[in-house]
Amino acid sequence: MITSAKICVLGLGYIGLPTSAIMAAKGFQVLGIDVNPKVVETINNGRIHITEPDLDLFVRAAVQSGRLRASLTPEAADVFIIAVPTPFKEGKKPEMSFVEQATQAICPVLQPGNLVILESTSPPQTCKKIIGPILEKAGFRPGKDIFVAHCPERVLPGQIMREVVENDRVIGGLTPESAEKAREIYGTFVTGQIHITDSTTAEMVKLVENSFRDVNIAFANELSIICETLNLNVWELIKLANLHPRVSILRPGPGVGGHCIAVDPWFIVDACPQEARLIKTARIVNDSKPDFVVTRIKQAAERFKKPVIGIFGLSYKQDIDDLRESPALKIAHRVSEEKLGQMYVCEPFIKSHADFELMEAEKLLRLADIIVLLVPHRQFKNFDRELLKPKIVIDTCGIW
Ligand code: SAJ
Repeated sequence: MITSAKICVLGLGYIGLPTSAIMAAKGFQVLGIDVNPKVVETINNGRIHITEPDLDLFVRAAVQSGRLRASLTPEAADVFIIAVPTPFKEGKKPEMSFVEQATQAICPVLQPGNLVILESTSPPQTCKKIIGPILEKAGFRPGKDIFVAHCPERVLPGQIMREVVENDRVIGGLTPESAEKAREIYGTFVTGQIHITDSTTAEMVKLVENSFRDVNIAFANELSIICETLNLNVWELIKLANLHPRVSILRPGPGVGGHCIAVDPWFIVDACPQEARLIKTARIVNDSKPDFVVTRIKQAAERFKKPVIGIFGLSYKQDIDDLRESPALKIAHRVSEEKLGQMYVCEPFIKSHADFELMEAEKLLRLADIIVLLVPHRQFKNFDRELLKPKIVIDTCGIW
């Protein structure tokens, strides 16, 4: 039985931990590795250090069953899954040191016949030019005695436990045999289809998915800026244009956040700076949207002596507590730094914030002169329109 294989997962974050817990639930013996001793301790106590619906239940069950254990150092296993962060560093260049360190960390325990799977979102040719050479230096023949494959994660934060099982997966092998070995493993817990390709195509597929979304959101954001100049309602414009059977414009917003869509397109730009012109421009358009919103708040504030500004939403998207790369957070910081008025924040998904005074929705709605909607959380959708009427409303998401 394939599920008798021992799995070692490197990186117990938003991808590594859910994957470990699901695989343990399927019967695999899973050892999770993290460089942070606190994370290791938390997981070994059956608890979690990140927020994701249902993840706590899976981890508790996996640890109690004895099939999930966490440690600081890798041990011998049949399969190694690398799920460490790949952010960008200065100059928007991919920071690959975590992938390199994880690969180096497994070399002392690797044995011929093992399978190494990279799940981290990575620049094209990472398997070939980063992982392969590290394994070679350790005395292995990648693709021959150590199988190497890339299987990019594609789960949506907030839906991870369902999507990690149900989504289709793309698996790219350094060699066809590597991909087949990885297919056997994912086939045990993925109910979506598994598509096989080479490792570099798989790396690009993931980057292209997120760039596709970024470019399309940039189009919507650019329209929202054009509509301001033309004094048009962008929401009505998009609604009408989307009636066309082949048009499907996404929603403008305060900008693009999260640790994926705002980051991954830069990996393509870095790999092909001359060619990736549209992808780069989309990033610039989306990154400029928070400034545009701040300017609008500034213009509104100038109409008051001492305006009270109510910021609604801080997270990077609706109905979650994740603040990573959040455009709303950027905007709130700017409003506060530039002292545009007395600012309060309403964010129903977090209890407190070091930099801002949080206020309950209705109280802030009554108190504020300027209402700025930055995240379309479900709690904000049914606000009393009568309360909004006398206020200056800047609804960046078009929910009112
Ligand atoms: N956004 C808009 N307008 C829209 C849609 C989104 O402004 O019409 C904004 C959101 O508010 C948010 C950002 O874009 O700030 C990204 O949100 P998202 O829900 O589109 O995506 P993420 O970043 O949470 O997750 C993405 C997903 N990728 C795709 O949908 C192609 C997910 O499947 C990936 O696994 C994930 O990135 C990842 O880990 O790479």
